[in-house]
Amino acid sequence: MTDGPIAAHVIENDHQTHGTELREDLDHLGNKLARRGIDLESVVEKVRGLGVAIPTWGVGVGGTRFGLFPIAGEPRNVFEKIDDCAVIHQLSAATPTLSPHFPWDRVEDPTELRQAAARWGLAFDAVNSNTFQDLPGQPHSYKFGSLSHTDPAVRRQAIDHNLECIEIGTALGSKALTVWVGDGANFPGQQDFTGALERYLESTRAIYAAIPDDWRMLVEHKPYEPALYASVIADWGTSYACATELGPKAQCLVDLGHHAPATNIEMIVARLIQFGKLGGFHFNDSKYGDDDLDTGSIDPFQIFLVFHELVNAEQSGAKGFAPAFMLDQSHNVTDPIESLINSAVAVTRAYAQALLVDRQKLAELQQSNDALLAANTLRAATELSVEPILREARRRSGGAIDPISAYRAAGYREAKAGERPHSLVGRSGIV
Ligand SMILES: [Mn+2]
Repeated sequence: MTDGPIAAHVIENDHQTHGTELREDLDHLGNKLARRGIDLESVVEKVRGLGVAIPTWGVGVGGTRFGLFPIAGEPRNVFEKIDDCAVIHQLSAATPTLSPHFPWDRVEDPTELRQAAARWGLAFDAVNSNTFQDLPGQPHSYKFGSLSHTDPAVRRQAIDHNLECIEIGTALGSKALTVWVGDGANFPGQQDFTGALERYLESTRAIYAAIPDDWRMLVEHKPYEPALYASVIADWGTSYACATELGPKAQCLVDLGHHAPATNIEMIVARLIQFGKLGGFHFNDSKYGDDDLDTGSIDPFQIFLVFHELVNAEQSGAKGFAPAFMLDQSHNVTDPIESLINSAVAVTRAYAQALLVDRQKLAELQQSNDALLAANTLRAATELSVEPILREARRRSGGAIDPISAYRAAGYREAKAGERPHSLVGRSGIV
C-alpha cells in the first residue's frame, strides 16, 4: 500500500467501485494480447516498475509572461510541496521521487527535506540548479549569463552554486545534478559563439570535477528563451559535444518542449542512446514552442514514439542506459496535482504501448523494406487500449484505479484551502 495524505477509505472505495469492471476488462485484454503472444501479467509488472519524478515547483500554479492565476490551497513552502507530491504518488503509484530545485527549495538542514519525503515513502531524484535568475542578496547578476559569462567572478558564483547543489543533493540521497543555463544572446554580434561555449565548458569542468562517482551530471539543452537569438546550449548536438568533452558521468537531458516545431525528437533519443549519452527526460507537451503543457495532451503519438526507442534500448541492454524521468510542466488553468497525476499516467501509457510493439515482426518488415506494414505494425501498439493495464498496475501498488475521481472525492484541495492561507511566496520560472 502506498502511504500518503489521502485517507485509506478513499482508495478502498475506489477499488470497490471499479474493481469488478477492471477484472472484466483485464480478462478481455489479456485474451487479446495472448493472441498476439504477449503476456499481460509481465506488462502490468513492468508498468508498476516505472517511476517518474515530480519537480517540487510543479505543484504550484504556473503562469505565463502575462500573468499568474493562483488557486486556493497552493503549497507555501517545500514541505507543503512534498505533501502534494505524496498525493500524486499515492493515487498514481508512478511518482516515487521528487526533483528539487535550489535555491527555491533551500532549507536550513536538507536532512529535514529527506525526512519529510521519507515520511511518505518518497526519495529524491536529480537536483536542479538555478543560474537563470537573480536572487536577493546575490553579489553578481546573471543578466548576461552565468556559467558562460564574460566576467570570471560571475562564472565562479554560478559554479559555486552548482557545487552547493551537489552538496545538498548528497544529503538528500540524490544521484544526479541537472544543469540548465539560459545563457546566450538576444542580438547578432552580442556574443562570440565560440568564446561563450569555451567559458561554459571551463565552468562545467569545475562542476564535473565535484560530481561523485555514482552520480551523473545532466546537461539540458533549449533552443531559445530567455536568450532569443542564440542559446549557448541550444541543441542536442551541442549538449552531446559538451557531455562528451566532460566525461562519462555527463549525459544529455532531453526536454520534449526544447526543440523547434517538427523536430524528430525520437530520432534524437535514438542517437543519444546509440552513443551512451541519454541521461534523462523532462516530459511535457507542446503545440508551438516550449509550452510546458501536460504530457500527452497534444501529441500522444510523439511520446509513444519516444518510448518505443526507450523500450528498444531497454530490451537490447544498451550500454549506460538508465534515463531519469521527470515531468516538467506549467499548469496555468488546472489543479497542478490533477495535471501531474494525468501526466504521470500518460508516461505509463506510452511505456505500456511501447511494450506491446511486435519488435521481431517490425525488424523483419524493416529488413524487407515493407514501409507500409512496418508503419502499421508500429502503430498497432497504440490501437489497443492499455487502460486496464495501467489501472491494474496502480491497483496492485495501492494507488487508485480512477485517480482523478479519487482525488476529487478526497476533497484534498478544499481541505488545503482552509489550512494554507493564500500566499504567492516562493514561485517562479519553469525551465
Ligand atoms: Mn526542462
